[in-house]
Amino acid sequence: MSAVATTTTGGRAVAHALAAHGVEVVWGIPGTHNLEIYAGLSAAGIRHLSPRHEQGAGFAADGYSRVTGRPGVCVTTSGPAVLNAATALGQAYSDSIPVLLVAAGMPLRAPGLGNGELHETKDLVGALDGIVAYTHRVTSVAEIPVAVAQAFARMATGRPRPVVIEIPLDVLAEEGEVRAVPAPPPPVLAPPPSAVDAAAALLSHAHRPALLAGGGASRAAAEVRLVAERLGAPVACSINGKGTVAEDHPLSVGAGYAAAAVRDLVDDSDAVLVVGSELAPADLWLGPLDLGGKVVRIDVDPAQAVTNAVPAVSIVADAGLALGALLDELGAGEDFEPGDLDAPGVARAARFREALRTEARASAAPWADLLDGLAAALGRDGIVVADNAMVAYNGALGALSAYHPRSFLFPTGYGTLGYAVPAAIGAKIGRPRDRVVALSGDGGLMFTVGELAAGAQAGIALPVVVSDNRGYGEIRREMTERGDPLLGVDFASPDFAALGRALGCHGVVAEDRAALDEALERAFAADRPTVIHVPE
Ligand SMILES: Cc1ncc(C[n+]2csc(CCOP(=O)(O)OP(=O)(O)O)c2C)c(N)n1
Ligand SMILES: [Mg+2]
Repeated sequence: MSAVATTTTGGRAVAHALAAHGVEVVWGIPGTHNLEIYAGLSAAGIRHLSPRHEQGAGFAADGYSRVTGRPGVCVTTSGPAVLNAATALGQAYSDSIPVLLVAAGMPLRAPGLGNGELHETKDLVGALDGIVAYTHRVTSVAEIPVAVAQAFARMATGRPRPVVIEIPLDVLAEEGEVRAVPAPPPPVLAPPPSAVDAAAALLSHAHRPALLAGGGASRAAAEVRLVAERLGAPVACSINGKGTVAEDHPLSVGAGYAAAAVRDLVDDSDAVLVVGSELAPADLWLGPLDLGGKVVRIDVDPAQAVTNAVPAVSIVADAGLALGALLDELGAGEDFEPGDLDAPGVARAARFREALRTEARASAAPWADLLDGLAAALGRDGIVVADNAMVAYNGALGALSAYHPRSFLFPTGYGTLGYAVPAAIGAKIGRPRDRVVALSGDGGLMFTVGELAAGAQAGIALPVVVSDNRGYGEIRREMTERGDPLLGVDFASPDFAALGRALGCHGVVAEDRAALDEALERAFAADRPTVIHVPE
């Protein structure tokens, strides 16, 4: 039986439909074209947070999604607002994060395209279609609840990725009849038994197994650990997988596939189980791993399961279900005792872990004090939201331990700058009781520096640690390595602490470890973000 019809405007129908799908918070910027959505938001009980640029909205929704496991939602007006959000959606696509953008669009009916309407773009949905997993332009008020339900269904099915719904501005303004469309039950992709049998056979015959866990494994952390313990397999995590197995677990090797130690582990192994991992060039840096004939892949995305490494066996399924079935098939083993140094795989894991740590400590040496300070302040339960800066991928990734999945957020594949502050705001809104730190370079901070004002307005305790090498350090290094003249990579830093204060935050300079420790503790107790400027 269909639900009762109500008469409402398109904009209010959007707000209502979002609330019906459990949306509690949206990041957005109002404009002439989306006012009717805004009129509906508070009536629908949805909290609205104000980024200072739509790219900040997208990153905040992404950070929120990563730490809560729920879709993050942004609301924008049309044209330039959508293109401003596009980079953040590209980042969410490449890291498989569900983010929904609801945008106003050009009118459905005349005056139509080409007459110079405000924010007119030749083909906005077409442009976004080249960036996200799915776009849809709504054509009637009645369709809105269906379109929103479809968007949520798509984000909950298979590989989670960003989606865009565009609603023409005349459809937002006009009235129509709508009927509620509930969310379908979350679909689960069960593993085919024959694939599980084949995987169990290959893995149980291995003498030296290993497990690689990507971002797609993060929601199956318990199963990943149990399978690793059952197989006696050392575990290395990708950047997005970091923390899926706690980095003080006896079978943990650490994070970052670019480490020579991970390559050595793979070479030393006669079977490798890869769970929810792209094995992407953006993770590997030094070329593909040699996995020929010995890799079992578990992936929810059948296309991904054959990309970057051809599997000997693949299980296309939800990671938790596939690993659960694999455990059943492998049968009960001896209980894993964390203190047992003779447990299978533990000595091997320790060897590769020590190698990775030595490597990581060397590459992180310029930031050793900073990272030690963060480790002490964050404990086991903190969350680091990092930018695409050397302090993150040469520093924190290998040298700052993670103990929980999705406790190290990083703009991996797409590799954009300006992620840290807005994504950290999203993470802190999603997990208000946890300690969240934004970790940025000086260059990346300036890409979305306005979001400090958004953090101040939201009143959140958020240390924003800026590791300042006065320029685009990574690119400076690459130009130097090539023997090129340095061009466009050196610049004077602003007074970051004063800049933070000007934007409504606290701001301090931390010249040494003691000053950093004090600044972090104060920042966690504050009613607003604190910019902590750490000159390198
Ligand atoms: C949107 C975007 N523009 C340009 C780049 C190229 N890029 C990569 S790293 C980098 C330097 C970043 O500087 P900073 O944030 O200070 O970090 P550092 O490299 O100094 O550690 C640049 C410009 C990029 N990754 N993303
Ligand atoms: Mg820099």
